[in-house]
Amino acid sequence: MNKPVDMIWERVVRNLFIGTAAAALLAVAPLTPAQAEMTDVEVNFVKADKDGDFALDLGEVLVITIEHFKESDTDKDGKVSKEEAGEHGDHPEFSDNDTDKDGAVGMEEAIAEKIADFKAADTDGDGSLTIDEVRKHQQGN
Ligand SMILES: [Ca+2]
Ligand SMILES: [Ca+2]
Ligand SMILES: [Ca+2]
Repeated sequence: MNKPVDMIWERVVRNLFIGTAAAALLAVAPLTPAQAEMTDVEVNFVKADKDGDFALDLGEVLVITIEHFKESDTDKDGKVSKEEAGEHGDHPEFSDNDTDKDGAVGMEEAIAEKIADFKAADTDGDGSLTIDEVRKHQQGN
């Protein structure tokens, strides 16, 4: 691993701890009417924004990616197969993400994809994504 990746992992690990605390808080907080009216993009944004600064840094995005990955990998073999991916398995993006073409997406493949996604979405290049940048990126897809 080269230096930048090490730095990213440091942030991921740190954010995982922050995320656990935030998740505990969210679990006890009742859903307000405002939250109930949020779009999927907004709900996912708030969930990913572990430190609550209304911006997603790469660490926060990767924490969510890893959480999703672990949830999807039901047989815990470290890869998400087409079956495990469910409806996403039929998406062209699934085979795109499967860079070694073994029919499943590994954690490294999923992370590489998210880093590319993050860079594409970060249109002002400041290293974090605002809700507007996320919205525009989703619309562009
Ligand atoms: Ca944040
Ligand atoms: Ca699996
Ligand atoms: Ca940005």
